[in-house]
Amino acid sequence: MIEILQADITTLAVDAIVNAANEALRGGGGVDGAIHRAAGPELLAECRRHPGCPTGTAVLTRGYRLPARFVIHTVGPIWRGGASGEAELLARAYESVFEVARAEGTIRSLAFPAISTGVYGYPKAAAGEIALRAMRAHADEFDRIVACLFDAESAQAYRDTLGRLSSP
Ligand code: AR6
Repeated sequence: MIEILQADITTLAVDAIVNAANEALRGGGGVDGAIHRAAGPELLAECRRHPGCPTGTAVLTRGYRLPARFVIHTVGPIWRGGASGEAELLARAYESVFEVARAEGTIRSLAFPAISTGVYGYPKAAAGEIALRAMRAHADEFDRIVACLFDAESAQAYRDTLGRLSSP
């Protein structure tokens, strides 16, 4: 089941929340900063044990002080105009998260932010369609997949896109 929520992702009691990180995995601004602040310093300590996370790949850590048991860190592409493989890289980031979630074995619910649509500048509508296509492709493997948007306008745009993708 795909659910579209307007919320702060750090408040969600799901098995895993997804972080829109950078390749260094050393924290940052946006949703990355919010997740590190809410999880506490143990999260950064665990991230430091990873050499990094190339764009399109994903890394699993514990959730520490978050209500979520796990964080799956992924790195979306920086928008450079659209002709630099951005769409494929963004789709790969979503796929990598699902692979990591499946491999963990006990994750039944997960929540995604709108990867790449903040600091990385990916146009929101195009990114939303890629995100929702990926979620639809994996919906039957999990009990709950949450698309977590920070503002009402983005949440409504996701609902419109999901409606369009779902209609025959
Ligand atoms: N909950 C849900 N969504 C949020 C939250 C939150 N607490 N905070 C922001 N958003 P961004 P990116 C939304 O910039 O574009 C970081 O510095 C926000 O409205 O967080 O992938 C990393 O370290 C936007 O739609 O991620 C990287 O360096 C979406 O999350 C870089 O930014 C993603 O915005 C990654 O950039």
